[in-house]
Amino acid sequence: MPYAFHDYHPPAEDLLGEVLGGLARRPKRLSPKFFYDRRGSQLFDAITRLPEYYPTRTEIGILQQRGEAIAVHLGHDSVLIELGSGSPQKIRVLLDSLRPAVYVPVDISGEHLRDSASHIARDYPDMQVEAVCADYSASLQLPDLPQQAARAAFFPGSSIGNFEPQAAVSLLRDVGEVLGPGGAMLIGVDLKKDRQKLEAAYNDTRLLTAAFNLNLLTRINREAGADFDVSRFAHRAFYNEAEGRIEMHLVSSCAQQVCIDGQHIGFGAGETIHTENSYKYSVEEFRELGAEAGFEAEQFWTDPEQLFSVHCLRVAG
Ligand code: AVI
Repeated sequence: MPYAFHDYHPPAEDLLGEVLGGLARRPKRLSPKFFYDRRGSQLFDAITRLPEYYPTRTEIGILQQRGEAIAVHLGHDSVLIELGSGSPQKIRVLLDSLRPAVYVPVDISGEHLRDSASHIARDYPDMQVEAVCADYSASLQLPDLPQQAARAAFFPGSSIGNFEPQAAVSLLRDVGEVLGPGGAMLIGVDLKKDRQKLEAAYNDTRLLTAAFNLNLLTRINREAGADFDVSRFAHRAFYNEAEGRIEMHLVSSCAQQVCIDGQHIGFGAGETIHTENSYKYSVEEFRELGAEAGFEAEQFWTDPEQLFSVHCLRVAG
């Protein structure tokens, strides 16, 4: 069956404005959403296959092992909405166990979305595919979907961890509204664990995470006319236990000035730009976050080492 493509024109990102705004803050900040240009997406893809980066393979393992139980909670013949159509491997495992009637991948990258939707439509000919190009973190607009079928959402990869907890609650609330009362959400959440394991996942020996972080400066040079000397910045990632999050920063190795669109921005030696938070939750903490967003905790699954969790939450009411 051919797939449908709904382009809800995610507003063009104001890269220059956001970069200047973020670098005017103290401490300086840049949004992790700018990591994902073509090179950044390739690097992230490579990160997910690193031995140190356990979340992706662990989540896939849980989906494979628990497919039948997950199908009992999410049901068959549903409308399945996937937020961020990231990993073809994960969604295929889920489609095989759920066999939804309609699959709705939502992604900000039109190119990536067309590619994955066409492959899925070819390989699952009995399923209707309604691809939606939209920024789900800004607004979750969907096309008309069958009203009679149960709705379920899939939000994999612990992407929820890249949102500040209050922003995570408001995003989950939006998802709950789209699902309606009784709708189910399957969501992957990275668990709190010992510092060593967490920090190794963001400081891999092949330096791919460092390249991913530093690529942000290369992108800003290219797209915002900046002159960052990337060799004068270093990747730093550590677990901030008090906040329950991995923090990624870019550290200036010396006192220097960078020019962006005619504006000079000074950096002290050792000064950092905070580029990403990746929150880690215990099962209980995440259930509380879900409850704040109007979801009831129904079930969760984890791996034998308790590295990662996959939750089934249901919209209350
Ligand atoms: C996409 N997100 C869930 C990743 C994470 O683990 O927070 C992004 C990432 N940053 C560094 N490595 C991976």
